[in-house]
Amino acid sequence: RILITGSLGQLGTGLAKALRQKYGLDNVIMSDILKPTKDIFESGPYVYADILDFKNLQELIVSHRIDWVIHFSALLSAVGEFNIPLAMRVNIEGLHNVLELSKQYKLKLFVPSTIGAFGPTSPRNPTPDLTIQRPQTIYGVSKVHAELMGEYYRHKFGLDFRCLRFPGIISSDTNPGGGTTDYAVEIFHEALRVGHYKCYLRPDTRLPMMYIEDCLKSILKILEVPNEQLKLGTYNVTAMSFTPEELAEAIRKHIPNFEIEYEPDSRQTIADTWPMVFDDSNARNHWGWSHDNNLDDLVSIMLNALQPIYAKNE
Ligand code: VAH
Repeated sequence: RILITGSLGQLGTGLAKALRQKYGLDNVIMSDILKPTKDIFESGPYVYADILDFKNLQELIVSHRIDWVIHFSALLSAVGEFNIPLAMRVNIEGLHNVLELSKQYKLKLFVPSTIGAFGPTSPRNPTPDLTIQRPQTIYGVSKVHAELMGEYYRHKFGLDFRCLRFPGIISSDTNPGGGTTDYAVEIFHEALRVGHYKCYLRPDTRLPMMYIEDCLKSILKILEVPNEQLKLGTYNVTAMSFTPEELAEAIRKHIPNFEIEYEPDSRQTIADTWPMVFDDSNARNHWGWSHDNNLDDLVSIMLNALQPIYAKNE
């Protein structure tokens, strides 16, 4: 059975749905430290799990017969900089607990990494899988640590560890929390609500991005890839790269009067150290990764999905 930690974040709900369709409702257990909404409770198994409580997690893994862990619990890039001690505990100590239990019980472990695992001294356009990684956020440092520790446990103990570095993920049904790429989600809500958006990044800030369905597709695929095809312990995956002004232009094809203004904040400093374009050719060549949604698909999907919410308010 599959346990998703931090499942109430941006990726968890969609992944639980996709995994339940493929492996059966009762074989996918969502978990987090928050109380979920009624429909999450009613959508399938949900349990309380604090990844900082080793015994709690151990008991969960044994009593629920877990054999795969999808480890989402983490503080993202922007929020991590405002609570470094907590980010260190959750992103590093929490990872250690999950790694140790995965080794002890021979679990398959998926941990997401990120474009944020690279820094200003990494090549930025494009950024390959294997290159210098000196990130300048606690989030990025903790994710490089997760990649290295997971690959070490794979090498030393044969742990079935799989890791994908994601670009900014864009979704309509779940709100991201505390990321640097979140402008690319907020912009759709504001475009429909008031026709105007104040962007916290400069107009020319190019970042790799992906629609959530492609993100979930990559996770389901990497979980099933035979070990011998995984020549790398960690793979970049991406779908597109765009700037706020390019995204605004694409939105104007649907909402002609949409206006955007720019007021860079501390997240600009983070974005300026990140990859501009991700090279994911290894994932495409080694295990057949491919994305389905490009920028125009993303914009029409997001606007169509969110339109009913804001149409009601008219
Ligand atoms: C963040 N959305 O902005 C997350 C992600 C690629 C960025 O890790 O922190």
